[in-house]
Order: sequence, then structure tokens, then C-alpha cells
Amino acid sequence: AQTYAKATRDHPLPTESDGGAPIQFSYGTAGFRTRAEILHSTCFRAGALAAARSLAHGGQTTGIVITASHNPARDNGVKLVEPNGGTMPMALESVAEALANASEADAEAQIAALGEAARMVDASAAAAARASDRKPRVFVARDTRASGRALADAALAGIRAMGVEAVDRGVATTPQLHYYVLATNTGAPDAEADYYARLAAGYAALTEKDEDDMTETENDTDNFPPLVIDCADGVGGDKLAGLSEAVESYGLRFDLRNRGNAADSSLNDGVGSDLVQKARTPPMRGGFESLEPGTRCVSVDGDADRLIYFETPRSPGEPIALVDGDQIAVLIADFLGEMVREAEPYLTDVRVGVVQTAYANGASTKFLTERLGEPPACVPTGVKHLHHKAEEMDIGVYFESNGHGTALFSPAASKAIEEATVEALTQRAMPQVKALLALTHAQRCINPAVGDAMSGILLVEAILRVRKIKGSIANLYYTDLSSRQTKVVVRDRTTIKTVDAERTCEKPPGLQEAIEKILDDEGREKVRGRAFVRPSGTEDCVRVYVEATDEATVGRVTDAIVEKVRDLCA
Ligand code: G16
Repeated sequence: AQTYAKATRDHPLPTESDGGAPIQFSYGTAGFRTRAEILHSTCFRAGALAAARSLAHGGQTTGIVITASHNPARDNGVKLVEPNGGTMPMALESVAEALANASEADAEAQIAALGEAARMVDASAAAAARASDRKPRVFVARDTRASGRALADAALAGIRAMGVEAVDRGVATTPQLHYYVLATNTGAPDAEADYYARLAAGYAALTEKDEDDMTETENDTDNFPPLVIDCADGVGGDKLAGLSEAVESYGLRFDLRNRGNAADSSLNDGVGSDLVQKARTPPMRGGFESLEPGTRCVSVDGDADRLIYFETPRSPGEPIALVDGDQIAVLIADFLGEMVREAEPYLTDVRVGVVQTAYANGASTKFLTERLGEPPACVPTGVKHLHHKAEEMDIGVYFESNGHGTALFSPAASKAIEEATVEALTQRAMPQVKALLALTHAQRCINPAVGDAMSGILLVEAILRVRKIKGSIANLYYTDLSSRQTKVVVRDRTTIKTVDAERTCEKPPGLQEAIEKILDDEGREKVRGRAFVRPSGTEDCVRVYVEATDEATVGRVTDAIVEKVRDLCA
């Protein structure tokens, strides 16, 4: 306790330059995130918190990533990783906030919060923790932000102040660090090269041609042009180059742009998936305007945990064709669903489900409802919500529209696939064996810990090759309704409270009624109008989402709601 008390005093809370009220840190959608210069104490304490989580799990390794993902370069933040590679339990968020906000002189309050974090484990994890006699350890990684080195050092100091081993894993994408943590705890190799090798092997196996394919369409799928990738001038630039080397020999080539190494590079600024998805424009740098019309491209975000596809305009003045997270989810769910069906009767009782958020385009929800026979699950924004929901499914495909997502296979589903493969092989039921092997290989191609742009790209590219889809993949299954997402800056965004997976606004009074009236006045049913507002958990703004059959209606509804938000949250 004395060592910790001394060390925390060396990492004091920031003071506002105007000498005003102390800054309050809140645990947002994806952890702590704000201006980098005020984050030193938070990173120190988050390091200590990750150390406490390692202690809670009997010394299994935990992790911390210093990143502000899609935010501008001046921001930074903290994402915490549990021993299973997942995000910090939501029940700990208030403890993390109490820890982050306690005064540096009040080491007792901090130690109390850390004690609580070191005790909180669910029943199954508690059993594993008791069985583990490992030396507690925390992995620390950071993205490419200039502030990252110093903040990672603060986190490393926080871990060591807890008497726990701190391992600096250097610069990595968020999903890489999640993977390293999961791998080391499950006895799998956890070097960067192992991560690439695993994903590449999954891709290679999934796309390997059998003899029929060779004679039918000789080399057809080898002729895919290089995939053009916008790396957002972030950590993906370097890391996708590493992946590229691992997959090149299997015929998958990348043309990497905005790698963060040019004189005019600027993280997430005019580039990256957040811009492309929200503004429906190609990245402003990287020469996207001179690509052939209809070229298939990918854009990732600053820490490479999101991916969205887009196709360059077919003719001048036209917008890009966007393939957002909703469309990617449908592509993946449809492929996995087909493999499950083709594996019958050897594989039974395995169902593919989908998890979305309120941002999911209504056309995707309608399509999935018809396809699955029930509406997809809808949860609040944040990977932590989607991931947990998907864990309840046999095979759970989750994606946010902004490109965060993956497919999760439950342990029972993985086992059923393995057993069915043995059975089908014994019976020499080759069509079923082929489908079952596709399900096995897909699992290898997927980062099992968390949504990952790099593994997402491999999975999508593999599916396109298996299905021999070379042309446009935009609106393959349904046509998106027009939609728009707008940011509104208000005095205090926390005055807005939402319920029903953020689809209804409970506070401030009158806002939801106003939204309903605006939609009714447009003839909601006829224009398939839908709208909601919610406070961002990563930026200081309120987000307004509107969709309808046409752009003009979306524009009018957006303007009217933005005005109401400004009025009622002033
Ligand atoms: C983070 C979360 C995502 C979320 C996004 C926007 O993304 O991980 O789940 O969709 O923020 O959240 P909000 O609308 O609350 O600002 P990232 O890529 O920035 O880590």
C-alpha cells in the first residue's frame, strides 16, 4: 500500500487551466477517452486496475491498450482487456470511475477501489482463478499517437506499483493486444508472428480449392485485383503490412494507403472508416479519386478494430457505394448460415444469430427478420454490449454499422462442428465435410477475442472467393434506406438519457415526444421514418440518427431534431 501511495502521488490528477472544478473522468462507450494531456493519472490508475484484474483471476494475464481509436490525434484513451480477451465487465465501470477520480492524496480510496476490482469475478472465472497459480501479469500496448509512449509508461508504472509484472508489447492494434492476452492464457503462442500465422492459415484453408473447383474455374479467384485499404494514418498501416506478407503467398494482395508515414499524414483526419462511413466520401488522401470506378476498397479506423468496405463512384459526382457493418454482418451470417444448412444432417441444432444496434439500417433489420424468422437482437452502442449478446448464441454475428464486429462460435457449437466433421468423414459424406471444414476454417480466420479489422478483411475476402463474387458487393442482399448521422454539441450531453437499446429518449422531458411528432408529420409509415438521439460515449457531442426512404426527408427530419436537441439541452 505504501509503494502504491507513493507512486500515485507521482501521477497527480490534472488541474483545469482555469483553476475551476476538478476534471471528472467517466468510463464511456469503450473506456476512458479524452484529451491526451490530462490522461496521465488515469493511465497510471488503469494500469493498476488491470493489475488488480490479473490478481482477481489468479494471475492470468490481463491487458491495457492506450488508444483513442477513431478520435482525433490530440485525444487518447484506455481500453482494458480481461483474461479471456474480452472487455472489462460493465459492473466494474463505476469502480473504475471512482478510482480515476479519487484525489492523489487519497490513496485509501484508490486502494479500496482496486481491492474491489481484485475481488470481482463471476462464478466460472472464480473457479479458474482458484486453479491458476500464475504470476500476475499485464500486457500493455499502444497505438501510434504521439502521446502514447508517455501514457503507456504511466500505465506500466501503475501495474508495477501493484507489484505485478508489466510487459510492454509496444505498438499494436487493439484487437492484436486482445488476442495476445487470450492466447497467452490459453497456452497458445502469442507473438505477433503467431497472430498473423493463425489468421493467414485460416484464410488459406478457407479458400483452398478442391479438385472440382480447380477444373471448373481454373485460377479464376486468383485474379482478384489487390484490395485497396485506407489505413487511417494509424497503427493499421504497419500492421496490415505484416498481415500482407503472411497472406501474399495465398493470392491475397493489399494496396495499402494512408499508412501514417507520409509528410501529410494525419491520424483519422480526412481518412479512416469513421469519415467514410458517416460522410459517405472516399478518404481525402491516398489517391482514391484516381482509382478505377467501382474499385472495391476498405477503410479501417485508428486502432484497426473497425472495417468498412466501399466502392469508388461509378461516374463523376456520384457518391461511393458503402458496404457498412450491417452489410458485412449479413454477408458473414448468410455464408455461415448456408454452411450450417449444408452440413445437415450431421450438424443439427446450431443456429446463426445476429446482433445489431439502433444504428443498423432498417432495411438490414427487415432483411434479417425475414431471413432468420425473428428480428435480430438489438443492444445499446458499444462492443461490450454486442459481444455479450452474441456470446448467448450458437454462432453470433455482431456488427455495429460503423464496422465494429465479428462472429463468435460458442464452445458447444465448435464442439458440435468437430464431432459432425468426424461423423461425416466416416460416412464419406463429402458435401457435408466441405461445409463443416469451412466452418472450422472460418473460426481460425477470425480473431476469437474481439472484432478485428484485419481478421474481418480476411474473412470477407475469403467468403467472396469461395462464392466467386468479383463484382460489386454493395447492396447485395437489400438496398439501404437513406440515413444520416449528425453530431450536435450541447452544453451537457449527459442531460440526455435513453432506454430501449437507445431507441427512446427518456430525458430531457419533451424530446422523445418532439421526435415522434416530427416523424408523424412526415408520414412515418409511408417514408419508413425512424430516428433517435443519444449522447456519445467517446466524444463530447450528442448523436442524431435519422433514416427514411429518401434523402430529402432525412434532411428535413434531421434539421428539425437537431433544432429540438439544441433547444432542450441548452
Ligand atoms: C467506440 C466503441 C464502439 C462505438 C464507438 C462510438 O469505437 O468501441 O462500440 O460504436 O466508439 O461510440 P459513441 O457513439 O458512444 O461515441 P472506437 O472505434 O472509437 O473504439
